[in-house]
Amino acid sequence: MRLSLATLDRVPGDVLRPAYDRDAVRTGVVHLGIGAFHRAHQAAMFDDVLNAGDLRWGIVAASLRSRTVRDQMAPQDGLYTMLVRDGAEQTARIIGAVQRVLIAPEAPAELLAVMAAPDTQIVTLTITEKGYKLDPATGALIEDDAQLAEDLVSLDRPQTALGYIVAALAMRRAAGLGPFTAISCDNLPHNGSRLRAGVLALARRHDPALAAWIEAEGAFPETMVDRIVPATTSDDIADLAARLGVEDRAMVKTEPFTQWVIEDRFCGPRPAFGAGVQLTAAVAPWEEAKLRLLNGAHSGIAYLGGLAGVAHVHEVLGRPEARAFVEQLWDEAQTTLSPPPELDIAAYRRALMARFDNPMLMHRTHQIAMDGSQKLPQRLLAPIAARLRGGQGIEALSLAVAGWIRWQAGRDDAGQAFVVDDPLTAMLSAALAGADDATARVDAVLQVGAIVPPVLRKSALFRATLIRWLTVLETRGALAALALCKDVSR
Ligand code: CS2
Repeated sequence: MRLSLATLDRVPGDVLRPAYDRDAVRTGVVHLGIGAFHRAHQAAMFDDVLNAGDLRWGIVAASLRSRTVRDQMAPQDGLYTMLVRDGAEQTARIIGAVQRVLIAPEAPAELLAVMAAPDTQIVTLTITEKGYKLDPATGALIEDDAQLAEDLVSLDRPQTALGYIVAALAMRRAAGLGPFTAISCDNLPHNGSRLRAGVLALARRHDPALAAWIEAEGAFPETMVDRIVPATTSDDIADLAARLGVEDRAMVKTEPFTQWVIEDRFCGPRPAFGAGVQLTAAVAPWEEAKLRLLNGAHSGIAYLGGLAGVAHVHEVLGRPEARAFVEQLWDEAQTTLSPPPELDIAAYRRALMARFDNPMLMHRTHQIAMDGSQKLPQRLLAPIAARLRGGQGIEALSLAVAGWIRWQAGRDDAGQAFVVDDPLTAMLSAALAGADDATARVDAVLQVGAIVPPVLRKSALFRATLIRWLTVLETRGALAALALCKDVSR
């Protein structure tokens, strides 16, 4: 039996559930790209607002391609459990904020209609870094992307999130409505400005007057989003079913920590958000600290731990050489930050390590290793560039980058093959084809302008450091490199 409105009363009384009348909820939010992260982060925060009695903020969510989430949620009337896990503690809460899930290619007109409806005030996005169709190094539109190319020609059936936003804003303008506030919730640097630039570039191609209207009236706040949400496994679903008495295939598992820092720049109404949401004038310092400390360490742990054959983040950190490496990477990255006054970096680092150590999350190294080409620029390459400008060492940050280069071979230190999951895999493999030693491989990767900015391409020190680390990784393996990092950096 599945979780649904009809079976909700079978669920044990200690499981939290919507305290509001779901039939009375209106749709104030459209979300593009519903995955586990949205369900454990923004949807839970809009659910808090609904629980507090403001029923304007229900969510209609869309997948731009896959049917999976719709097929999980539709039979459950949109209900799902958010399981918060830490040590022996587990709190289950059923979230009711998602009213409907649409598959964009199946129902483009319906999705556009709800985006253009007068009640819709906010469009949120979790489409991952690659979904923006922007060059990771420069932020320019990737015009030869197959889907974006279609949207550049016609927006009758949009193919991309940018296409949906531009088409829906055009409908709102034609109807005499104001725009919605579009909020990127992805780990991109200056995510709001990048989204805005992408939307304006596409709008200009279709209708310069529309672009001018969006520029004047629209709002694209910057945000920093933070919550670790590992992919759900079939064991998680089975364990939860034993606890709930009904099966929930749309469940998400996450940690207690949650944070959403939003630039307070909305062009229409916004909800009175509850716990976990901070409205501020300047997001960039938060975002930079989070991307370089949390996500930078995550990528380092993913590649080096994954190459060593370690499955989960907390297991990687069970090794002293990996812990020392993460501390060192943070020592390097933190000098490149201008943290907000309220952010105590030492305390933040301690809290991050404790979050990574959470043994209940089972966060897979291979999950974080995905899409490295989209993640490296903001997580590792930007702090390396800043350190080089300051004449400072770059050992730990470069070891993480060398780990990513080694990852492209698709084999771990024990020779186990895996699939390299990255939108630029073809470009990277073409660059690496025929590169038959560590020096040639580093040189090949440094030439990939979509990922590596010119200033790093030209740095002899960065090149030499990468060659040294890649050689260690290829000849002695990731654990040896981690152990060595401490000595080299002193
Ligand atoms: C992770 C992030 O998969 C990844 O790349 O680094 O998803 C990370 O868990 C979140 O950004 C935490 O807020």
